[in-house]
Amino acid sequence: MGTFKTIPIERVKDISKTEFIEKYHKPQIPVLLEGLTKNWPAYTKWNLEYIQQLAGDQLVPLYNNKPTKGKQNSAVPATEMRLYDYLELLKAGPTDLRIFFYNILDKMPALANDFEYPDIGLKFFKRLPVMFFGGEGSKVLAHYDMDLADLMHFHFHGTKSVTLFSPGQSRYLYKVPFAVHNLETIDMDHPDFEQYPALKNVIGIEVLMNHGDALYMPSGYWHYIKYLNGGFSITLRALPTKPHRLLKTAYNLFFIRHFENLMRKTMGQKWVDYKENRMVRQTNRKFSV
Ligand SMILES: O=C(O)CCC(=O)C(=O)O
Repeated sequence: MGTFKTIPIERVKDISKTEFIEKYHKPQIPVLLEGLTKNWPAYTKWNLEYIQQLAGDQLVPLYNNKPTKGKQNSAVPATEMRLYDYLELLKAGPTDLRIFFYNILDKMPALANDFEYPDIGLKFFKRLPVMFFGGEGSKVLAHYDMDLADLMHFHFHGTKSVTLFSPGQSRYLYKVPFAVHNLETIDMDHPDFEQYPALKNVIGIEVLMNHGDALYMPSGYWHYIKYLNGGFSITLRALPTKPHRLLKTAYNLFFIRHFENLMRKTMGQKWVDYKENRMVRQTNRKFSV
């Protein structure tokens, strides 16, 4: 067992658009922006009680930390519950139940009046602002977003820890073939360097997010998230425009996703075991010393 080498995220206050583009967006460097949401109505309005009042009656899909097995698709929720009851659960203490990628415009359009798309040089895709909720102790599997968007991620109500890994580190992270996450058996809090020696090369960027903080995650950046207490986040995305990245996005969305679903449907756990074991063998051969 060990721990990853990490460096702290750069944090800035009141950054100009030019500075953000030159220092962070162009070189694709993550940064935590403090104060970006201070003037949003959301900054003072958004908490769990407000969400309960607004949408408590909705039946919401909940995901947990258990690995997906066999023919299962990772998009299948573990259970469903009224949003009001789920948020009561979050207030009461630890739970691994999370809400993932909840479309704000479809499900809670009133919230769109409480935030703005920051004028920071990113061309946001305004049709897909999404929301995430998590209880104390819940974890989001290390992954990057399939559409390779530049992400601006905002956190509210509680505190959460995010560890970022640059796209170049995919080869050390035991990325699962035909997927955008790494091996679910790896304990990202206590990585086993004996079993997975390539992990020794990993360098993470450590981020602690508090109410109102904004985190810029450049395209293809891996994120591993732990909710330290109950809270929620939104992500705004700027889709890729450069041709090589657009091609990759299309490949991920239209080929990889469907191919993986087909293989799981037809071969089930055999497919999963085959591709994972092969990847682990190859990675260990390359990186064990
Ligand atoms: O914070 C979360 O629960 C997940 C966020 C995430 O994965 C994303 O914004 O892509």
